[in-house]
Amino acid sequence: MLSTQQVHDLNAPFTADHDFTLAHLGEQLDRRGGPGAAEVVAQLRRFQVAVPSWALGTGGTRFGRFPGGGEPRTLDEKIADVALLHQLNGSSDAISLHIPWDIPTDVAAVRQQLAAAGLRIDSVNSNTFQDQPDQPASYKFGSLASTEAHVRAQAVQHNLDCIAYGQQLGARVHTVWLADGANFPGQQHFRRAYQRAQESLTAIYEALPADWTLLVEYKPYEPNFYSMVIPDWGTSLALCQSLGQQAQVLVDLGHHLPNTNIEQIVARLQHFGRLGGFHFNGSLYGDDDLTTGSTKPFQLFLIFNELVDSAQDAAVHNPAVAYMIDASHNTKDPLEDLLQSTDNILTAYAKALLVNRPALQAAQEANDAALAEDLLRDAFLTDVRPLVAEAYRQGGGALRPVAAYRQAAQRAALTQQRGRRAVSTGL
Ligand SMILES: [Mn+2]
Repeated sequence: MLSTQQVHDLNAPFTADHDFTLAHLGEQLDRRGGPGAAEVVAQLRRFQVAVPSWALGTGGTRFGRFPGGGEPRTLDEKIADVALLHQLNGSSDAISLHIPWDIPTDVAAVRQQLAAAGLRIDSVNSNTFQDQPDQPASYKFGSLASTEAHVRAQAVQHNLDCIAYGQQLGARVHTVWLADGANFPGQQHFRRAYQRAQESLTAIYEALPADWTLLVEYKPYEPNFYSMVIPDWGTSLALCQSLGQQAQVLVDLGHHLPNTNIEQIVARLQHFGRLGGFHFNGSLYGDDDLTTGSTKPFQLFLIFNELVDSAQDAAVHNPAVAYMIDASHNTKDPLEDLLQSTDNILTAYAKALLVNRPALQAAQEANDAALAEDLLRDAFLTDVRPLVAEAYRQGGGALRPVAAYRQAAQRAALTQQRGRRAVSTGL
């Protein structure tokens, strides 16, 4: 962690330039007549994105893994990493945990550490896509949708255990991503597999505490490449509607086939009041887990445009959405990647807040396609970086989080403390 004075000193070289560009942008926005700089900054400051515990170490691929040094080995070291991120950007106040990778051994100590850093555990994620040592039954042929009753029972129990761990730490969201599916035609009976998944999810849902949300994630392929039991948002939605009001669909940006119109899926789910959570990442081909917004910033903006539009529409009754990053790769320093992801998310959100919504609606009603598109472009092409930096600064963070992280040599300090070969639990 850095001292307040250190953050202040790290900001000093950038302050004059920041003040100049922020004032200039503020004048531009005032002349446009939409939301002003102060209003957008206030909205950005309220926006928090949860950090996944599994993104704090370098991820592996099936070809190899290249640890970068100083990775967090334990839950308390993972919390310390997120505390540093939150100190730098003021926008990362929550952590998503993965069970069994993050089972807490000393709950009281974890809660104390979280409170001291101003952090919370927002969600727990079950893992029935791997076999763990000492686990009686194998998930090789599926978990919640397995043909074998004792495998399904074990998978259900694991999900109940996750919820129990989450309750100890104050979480309110349980996320289920099901790897179940088939690699070959004829391997699995589609309807029966769906029914078994639905029955297992019902057992989990019935054990869900009254103030919790169950998020049902979907994915079109991988690890099964012929069919997945929950391949798309329609299947997730049908499952959630059959379970009850506390079940919501989770949209992972990487869990779509290339060129899918994700912003329309977002709008549709909000119309049904069933958009419960987001897993942010960047995708060019599939579940690439690239930095959020790195390859398709316009798509990210269009998604936020729908989120802002729904939030401002009294006719939409969608519960609060849990925003989480879900990415893990093996090239960048993971903490720099998370700072960049969060920066791209806030940038897209700021641009969406600048859309002249009454004018857009009028253009849509008048079927003026060119004007409607221009209104979106006006917002997207606005350089909002001064607004995002100002949100960081007002939150006690760094004007340029990645630069501050580097200048303060935080990776070297972590490597010194934890060792060059420290490897994080997870993927
Ligand atoms: Mn995900």
